[in-house]
Amino acid sequence: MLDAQGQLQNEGWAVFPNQIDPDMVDRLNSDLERAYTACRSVQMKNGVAADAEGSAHHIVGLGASFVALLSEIPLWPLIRDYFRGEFIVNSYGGFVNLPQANSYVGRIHRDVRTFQKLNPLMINMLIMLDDFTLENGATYLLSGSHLVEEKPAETAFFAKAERAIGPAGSILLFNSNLWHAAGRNRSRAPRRALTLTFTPPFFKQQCDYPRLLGYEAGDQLPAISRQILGYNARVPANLDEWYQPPEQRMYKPDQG
Ligand SMILES: O=C(O)CCC(=O)C(=O)O
Repeated sequence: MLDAQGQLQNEGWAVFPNQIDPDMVDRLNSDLERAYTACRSVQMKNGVAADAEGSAHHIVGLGASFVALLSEIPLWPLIRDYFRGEFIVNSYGGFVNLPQANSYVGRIHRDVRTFQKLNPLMINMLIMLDDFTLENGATYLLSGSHLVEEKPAETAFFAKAERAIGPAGSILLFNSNLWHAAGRNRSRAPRRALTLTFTPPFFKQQCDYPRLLGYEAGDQLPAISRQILGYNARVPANLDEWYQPPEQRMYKPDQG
């Protein structure tokens, strides 16, 4: 039987049941509802709402539980081993898989556009905020497809893909090269999840989270949350920020 690291390497994905406390899952669900409303109104205002139903991006500043969660995730050592060093969040989003809705997340896709077979560039973390079942659209994942550059044909993908099933509070990790798709939700209730990606610290974040939250906010955070949000891998914008002793540098020496 493969350990988690072996499973990530060979299959490209692994589910870790019951990782997040039920009270935290409740807090995340109520913050996600508000965050989704906020994202949806900007999607509509800017004319990018078509087929984005249910998706919420860069929500980390839209609810206190999103930052609080970072110091409660037990899988950080595993991700550090995966990258063989420090890492940061590249994107922090959510997805509300609505009954019968049609969203781009339901199409076969992978989440990193640069294909890198040997050195992992990015890993996805999906946090189940409801039970994931076959009926409500548990994620489809094609085992081994993180090692193949070409997109699989739709029929072959849906014939062979496995499903990520688990109780609320479980975590799905997968190599971001893995071809996957959200399942269609045939139940009557939304199926909610947080969708995060992580990379080595030198990879540009999709959104500048330290600036979004404010540099001063970082001083109040536990060390692990500061690291993951990217406070140790910021880019100086002038000479004064650049010429600093190592412990005060915006990009710290241990970030690769
Ligand atoms: O919600 C899901 O089942 C899949 C999410 C997904 O495709 C993604 O995070 O890229």
